[in-house]
Amino acid sequence: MTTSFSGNGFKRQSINADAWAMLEVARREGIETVWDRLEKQQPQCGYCNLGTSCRICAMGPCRVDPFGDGPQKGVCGADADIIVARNLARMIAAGASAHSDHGRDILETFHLVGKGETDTYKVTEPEKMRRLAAEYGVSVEGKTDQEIAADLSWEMMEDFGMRREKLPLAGRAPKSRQEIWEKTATYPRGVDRENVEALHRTHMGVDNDWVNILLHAVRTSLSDGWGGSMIATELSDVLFGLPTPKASTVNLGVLKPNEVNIVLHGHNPMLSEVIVAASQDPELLALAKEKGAKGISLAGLCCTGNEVLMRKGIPMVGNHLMQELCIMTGAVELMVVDYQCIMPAVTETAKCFHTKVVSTFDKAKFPGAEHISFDPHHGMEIGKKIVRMAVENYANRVAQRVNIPVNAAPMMAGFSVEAIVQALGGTPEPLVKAIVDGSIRGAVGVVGCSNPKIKQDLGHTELTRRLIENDILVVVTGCAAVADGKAGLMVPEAADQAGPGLSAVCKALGIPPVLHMGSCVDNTRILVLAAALANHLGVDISALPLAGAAPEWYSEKAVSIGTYVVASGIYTVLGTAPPVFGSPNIVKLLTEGLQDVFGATFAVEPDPNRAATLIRRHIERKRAGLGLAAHDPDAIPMPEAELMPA
Ligand code: BF8
Ligand code: SF4
Repeated sequence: MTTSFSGNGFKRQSINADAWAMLEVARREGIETVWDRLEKQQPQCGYCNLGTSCRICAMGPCRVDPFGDGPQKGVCGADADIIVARNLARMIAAGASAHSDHGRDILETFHLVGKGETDTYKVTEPEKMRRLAAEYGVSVEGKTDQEIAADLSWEMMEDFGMRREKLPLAGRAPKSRQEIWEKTATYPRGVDRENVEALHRTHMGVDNDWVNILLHAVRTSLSDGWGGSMIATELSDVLFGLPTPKASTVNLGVLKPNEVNIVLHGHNPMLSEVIVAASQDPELLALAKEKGAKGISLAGLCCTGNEVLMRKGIPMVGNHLMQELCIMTGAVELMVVDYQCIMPAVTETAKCFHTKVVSTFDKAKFPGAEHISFDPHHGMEIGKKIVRMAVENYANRVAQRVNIPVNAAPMMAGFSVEAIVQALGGTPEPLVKAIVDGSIRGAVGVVGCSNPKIKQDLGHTELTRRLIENDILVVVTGCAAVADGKAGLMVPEAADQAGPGLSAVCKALGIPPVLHMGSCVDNTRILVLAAALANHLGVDISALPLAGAAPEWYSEKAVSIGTYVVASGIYTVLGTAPPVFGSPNIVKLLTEGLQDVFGATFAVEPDPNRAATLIRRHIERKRAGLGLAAHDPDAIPMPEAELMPA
């Protein structure tokens, strides 16, 4: 794979004009980007790509030759199956840990609310908190919100430990699904427990049965999906409010030429929510005016951005691959980061401009950034301090270097499960009816990252287009949502790009054919929706005409997500190949064997048009399985690979 700037230029890196304009700035000014560094890494290690390299002990590093010419075993005797399984399990554990530790941070803040020890946060959604309390068997009789928060948070902390046999939120899955998890010993118990056990098992000389390793990897991922991530989503709603449909905007054009621009980057909404409030502080607004700015403007990046977009309608400046490029507009006074998906490179890029980078979580420091330790006891004070820094920095902006190359595109967001059900009139019945009568064939979650190995946003947008054209409702999260938003697929008028059935449903409800369900921890909203549909119909999730896709994934978190989605019964197509191809046994297990155990499998298909066909065929098979009118899956033609190298 080459990412050379020669030939047809930046169009090989991205489909978006805003990215092209900034790549031109980077070329002109000699600023390095993620694409340059990818090119310098070529050729990347073939063993690592296939998953057959191991460096977990000091007898190694070792590698197994997939072609049979070189060594077939590591120094300890581990073969390709063991090495690939261990590596995959560790990827899943790292991803699950990232999401779940984010969930723990929100839970600890919720606990501070319960103890009355924060001047910043409060229970915003008491009804949702009470529903959660019921699921955890916490009585609410005669208690204040604060008392419920105290008792519920204490109970939820048990989800991270080892006193549970089952995570309570997994009880939302249909009985049939829970039975599968029980039978396979994959029912998640404690979030920390599964992650620690994953690291234990993959230490040299512990679990050497690759199937057994992978089953525990599944359990670890389920502790993320039905545990840590779900806690993150649920409690963020309780603290910061339930997302409801709202109009916003997306791309580099959301930056304001005459205002103080603050970019919110990372994943955790605790700080970004506070900055939203601080940016409206009259004193800071007056200071901004004094400095010659018309106002203070916020823009989100990655999943912190998605969180405040979903709840507050804050515009999105871009997804993962825009984090360096947005600084190159010369219009960003300050980028505040929390954790996850923040490239260490951003501080280098910032040095070429007046942009300040501020890190905030003590577990995520960045050389070159100013660190302001975030303490939820005094969130607002810290939020104001950061906004003030941005305002003060406006004076350092160099007007001649400001280059905001496009106009912002409109997009809608805010489709929590509760909001979707409300849009449907208070019950999932109209959606079920549309699926039963075939006007909507099924629904697909298009989720995950951007990865410089794939032309930015091409995988997400082409797959989404092919699906909605064929009357498949698309729900999106994470960086996929930003891609589809930029492409104009997330406004009600995009119903015109959908097939006739989906288009009519969207127009009747006034919704886009692509629904933004949130950040990456909010993939749990998709699980909750799938479980609600399955329970409504009295079937298992695996019987439903649903699928998942991660066309441009890069992160370990995405591997955990993909795994819990498949283990929840939803067929999932990956665009980027995971490092498993050095073990034909494991490839067979993931793409075929899982069907018998979990009723769903993975597929890998880099070309989005071909991925769409795989998904459409799968959905028609599921429709037939439910006795619904279905097209012949084999009559849906498989296009040649054109858009992506196979
Ligand atoms: O958690 S989609 S690049 S920002 S990992 Fe990261 Fe991937 Fe974006 Fe969101 Ni999710
Ligand atoms: Fe090599 Fe085995 Fe050590 Fe891995 S665990 S580095 S395969 S000796």
